[in-house]
Amino acid sequence: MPEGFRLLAGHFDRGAQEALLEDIREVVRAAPLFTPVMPRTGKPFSVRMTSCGPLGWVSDLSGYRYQAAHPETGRAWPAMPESLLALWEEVAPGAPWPEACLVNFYGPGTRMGLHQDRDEADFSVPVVSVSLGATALFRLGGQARKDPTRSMRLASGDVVVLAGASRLAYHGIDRLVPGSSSLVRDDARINLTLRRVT
Ligand code: MD3
Ligand code: FE
Repeated sequence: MPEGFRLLAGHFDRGAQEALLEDIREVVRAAPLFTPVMPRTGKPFSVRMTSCGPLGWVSDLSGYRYQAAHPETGRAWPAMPESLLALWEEVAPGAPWPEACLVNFYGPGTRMGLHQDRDEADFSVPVVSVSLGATALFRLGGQARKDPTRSMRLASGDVVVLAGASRLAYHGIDRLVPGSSSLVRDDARINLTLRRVT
């Protein structure tokens, strides 16, 4: 396991998951899910996404970046829910406040290839992730693409803290487990990642 990786299994109980999901529905009403595309090729991601907080992450033909406006509405991203700021304070005490919460929406059949998250300025600040809905088979490697990987399940209510060496670990989502949660309809999954960007 990379140093600094923490899986807080079952951190949020069902009631807290329902409350978080309501917060995210409100975010999505203000900042609709969009389909990012790969820079240069324009190949669509299978995940749909949006963001909340002062900055959001976008990927289009010109590249990947954080920006202050939604790529389709042109409006500022909605505020980060208090519930997520409270989580950050609890699991990343002393870290500077997160500036972006990426909301990834996985329908059945959605995957996310192995990648590193390095569009942020300071890798000493942790990333915090929350999983809601269908269980995902998550793949975690090391800091080099060729490093060995392991697979683990991320279930609804689980929180992952990526601090230390794990902050730059390769990771991805292989697939969802159908029928694993009734929280989100149609066996879908939502993942939230809180990040300091600047
Ligand atoms: C390890 N999200 O948003 S969550 C992403 O389930 C992302 O949607 C996945 O990879 C998802 O970039 C995985 C767990 C996670 C999140 C961020 C990480 C693991 C990470 C950043 C660095 C290392
Ligand atoms: Fe990632």
